[in-house]
Amino acid sequence: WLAQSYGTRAKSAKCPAAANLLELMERKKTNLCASLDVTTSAELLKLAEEVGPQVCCVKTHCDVVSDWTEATGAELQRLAKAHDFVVFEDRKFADIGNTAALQYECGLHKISSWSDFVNAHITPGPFVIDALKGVKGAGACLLLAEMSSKGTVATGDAYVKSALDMADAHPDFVMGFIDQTPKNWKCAKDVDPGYVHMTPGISLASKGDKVGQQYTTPHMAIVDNGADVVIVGRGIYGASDAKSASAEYREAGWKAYEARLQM
Ligand code: UP6
Repeated sequence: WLAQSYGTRAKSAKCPAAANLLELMERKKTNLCASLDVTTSAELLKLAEEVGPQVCCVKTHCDVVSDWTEATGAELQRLAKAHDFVVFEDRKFADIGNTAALQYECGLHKISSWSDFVNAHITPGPFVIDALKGVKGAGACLLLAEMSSKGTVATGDAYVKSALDMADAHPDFVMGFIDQTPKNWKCAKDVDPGYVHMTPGISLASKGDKVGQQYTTPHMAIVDNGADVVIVGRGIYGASDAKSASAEYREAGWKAYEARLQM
């Protein structure tokens, strides 16, 4: 997948949400996902409005927002349509299928009603995917194949291979992976180019935080490690000017992608 354009890969994607995101990235010329991890609806929506023109995706953690209502999700979707981005709720489902489906559809957040896609850990096994897929109005799902945090136990060839096998068993619903170094996976050559690789732990300024986050740059992530989408949180919403920070990350991400295509 590393040598192919997003647009070309969109055509081979088996999951409609993957095809849609890859097409969007090609059309809008951005591979930046802003992770807006703020704690009020007003801050979240203000940031989404500010960074909207620069991003292909806005990532949320709805359960850190203290005043989340149905209107928060609806307004996010309105902004997504207005600015041409998709909405990814980073819920990291990790329970048995029945519970994960309830968490996706019900509760205060009704995640399935406003998110375009979500993600899940592979630790429960493949039925968590069946369960999420069975929810009415379900979007799509990314699987966590690797994490950015220091000391993660989600590592090694066998773990990655499990993620890949689970994805390949549900190619219409699994759109890709949250990962760190897909280019260097032992099984990299077997990865379907229709999957999207989204990589968090990205910063131009910092190497990490006090609680185990580890950062790499957009260039390293995309060129050296094989990421498609760079996910940036504090580098954008923690900046004094989120608008210009998002423009800066967008440019760095797109330049790295263009450099990769030349290799
Ligand atoms: N995230 C990671 N690493 C992972 C998976 N997810 O950082 O392996 C998520 C975090 C956060 C964002 O939950 O929302 O990506 C990264 O934020 P940051 O750029 O502020 O560190």
